[in-house]
Amino acid sequence: MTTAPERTADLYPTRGTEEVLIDRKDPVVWSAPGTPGPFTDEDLAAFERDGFRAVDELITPDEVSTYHAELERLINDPEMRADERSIVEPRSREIRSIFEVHKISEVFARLAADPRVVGRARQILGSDVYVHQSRINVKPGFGASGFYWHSDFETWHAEDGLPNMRTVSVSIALTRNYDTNGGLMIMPGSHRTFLGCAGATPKDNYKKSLQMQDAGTPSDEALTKLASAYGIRLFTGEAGSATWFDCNAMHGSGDNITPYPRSNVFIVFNSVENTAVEPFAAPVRRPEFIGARDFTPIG
Ligand code: 6CS
Ligand code: FE
Repeated sequence: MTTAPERTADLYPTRGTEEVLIDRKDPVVWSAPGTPGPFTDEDLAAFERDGFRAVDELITPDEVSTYHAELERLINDPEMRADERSIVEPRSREIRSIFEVHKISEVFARLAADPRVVGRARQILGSDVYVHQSRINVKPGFGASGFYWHSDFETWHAEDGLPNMRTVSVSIALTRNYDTNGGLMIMPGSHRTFLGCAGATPKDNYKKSLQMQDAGTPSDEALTKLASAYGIRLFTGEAGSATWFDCNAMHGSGDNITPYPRSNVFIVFNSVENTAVEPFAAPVRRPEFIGARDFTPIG
């Protein structure tokens, strides 16, 4: 008699009929104090409290030039433009994001495996890690559209099947992030509340959601409640600076109508103890270039 694969418990129900707020059930920092790595205990305590930690100079100005040149090479490569991993801006049709850059580009593969990067991810996740997703966000000037408020984990749980909140993102600025060109905004502390969204996931949702997210979008009431409870922090910084943020931090970014692109490289590390199962709230899996199914530890 064949037994059905046991269904991983769904700790974070979402995309049902009602919106629901529930307390986080998972730790934020999974390693014990004193775990060796680039983050100090003070950094990790701040990450635990706020759900994010800014690093002023994660990579040097020379390295920024290398990575920015690689971003420019990729977005100007006609083959990349035709590739399904490239997402274009809805209005200008300029390239908005390119996914899976850690596989497409040797240069970005090295960045993901850099001890200053993967070392911090291991400290937060308390285990070996693999890349669940990577992308470059170009966010060109003169009207690039932003990313509405959302929790990444809500999507990665619902559509990619990540069971627990044991995933961390790093956004590394490759151009200067001014307070005017569509920088990342996070609600400090919001990572401790899971917002289960109302509304089922349409089939092939990613074809739309990566341009403009719909399913998994919080209501105005919920956002008002979270913003009044936690506040909103805008991240600015020089090229080379980085923001590490928890998978469940409520975040978003505005449009960029200035002449100054806000380009970053964005790498999502998941613990090898939290590998993707079947989507918890979607009819089918998303393509592997968005939600990896190769769980080989990195670095
Ligand atoms: O759906 C996703 O996986 C992507 N969407 C957003 C807006 N942030 C996280 C991630 O890159
Ligand atoms: Fe996001």
